[in-house]
Amino acid sequence: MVVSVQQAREWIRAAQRVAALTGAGISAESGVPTFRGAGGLWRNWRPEDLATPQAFARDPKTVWEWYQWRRRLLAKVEPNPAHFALAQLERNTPGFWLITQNVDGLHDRAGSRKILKIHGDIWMVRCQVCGAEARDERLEFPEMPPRCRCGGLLRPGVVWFGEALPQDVWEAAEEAAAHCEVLLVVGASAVVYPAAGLIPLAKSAGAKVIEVNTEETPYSKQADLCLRGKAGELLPGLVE
Ligand code: BJW
Ligand code: ZN
Repeated sequence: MVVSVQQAREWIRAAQRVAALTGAGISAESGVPTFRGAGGLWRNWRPEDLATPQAFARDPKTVWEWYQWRRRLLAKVEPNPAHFALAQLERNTPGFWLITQNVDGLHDRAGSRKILKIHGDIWMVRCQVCGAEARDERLEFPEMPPRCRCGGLLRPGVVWFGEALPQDVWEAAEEAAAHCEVLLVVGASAVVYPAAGLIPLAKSAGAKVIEVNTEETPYSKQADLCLRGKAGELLPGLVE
């Protein structure tokens, strides 16, 4: 393992262009439940049953309760050493991009700036009628589900199953993956597409792929290096 960490550190240090793809596992050590791991369920709902436009159309109040439960939890937690390590890597590497599937805002809070939020941001809301978008950090709404000034239903500014990713952000993520020399994949189960497709994209364009995860993923065998363990323990050693 020591040898692997050293190898990863050398690849990263030698590269001009590095990209990181992060998933829920990077925030696990901050106390944020992952989607598919133990403790990831809220009131026995699976994310596939809540994170869909159909679920929201059927029961917007329950879906908003899930998001408000998550927003209140996020307001109490802090970024961990893995988030800070990626912010440091951005400062060390001119051609760095952070592609995150996370909506939790912990990368921003750790100081990362070149962030491509491909699944949106839990702190944004969008009106389903007039389309107005705004940052809205309220932990309590006067009514549930919350409404826009125009009277339309507000929804969280995130990407649900069956919805297209924000086009400009997604194109920038593909560009970053296709042109990086090293792709770090951190705490991502790599089962949700099109995000997971960035891994073979980078690999086929010649990048070294380094996976940092406590468990194996469908892309572990394609990775050039797998570091098995917690992101908060491994990432600081990769960027020092
Ligand atoms: C640690 C750790 C520690 C734990 N340290 N590691 C191709 C094939 C099959 C299906 C599809 C396909 N293409 C598209 C689809 C359909 C679908 C999909 O992928 N389904 C699969 C599940 C089968 N995809 C979509 O619908 C996407 N849209 C789309 O394709 O649109 C097409 C379209 C085009 C044009 C017009 C219209 C449509 C959208 C996907 C949106 C996903 N949204 C969510 C919710 C976001 C909002 C919210 O947060 O509420 O995104 S679902 C959820 O899963 C969330 C996450 O970003 C995403 C990925 O999860 P993640 O981050 O990987 O977390 P976990 O929990 O799965 O894994 C944690 C990992 O961490 C584990 O590996 C642990 O081992 C590890 N770990 N502790 C290191 N300390
Ligand atoms: Zn409106």
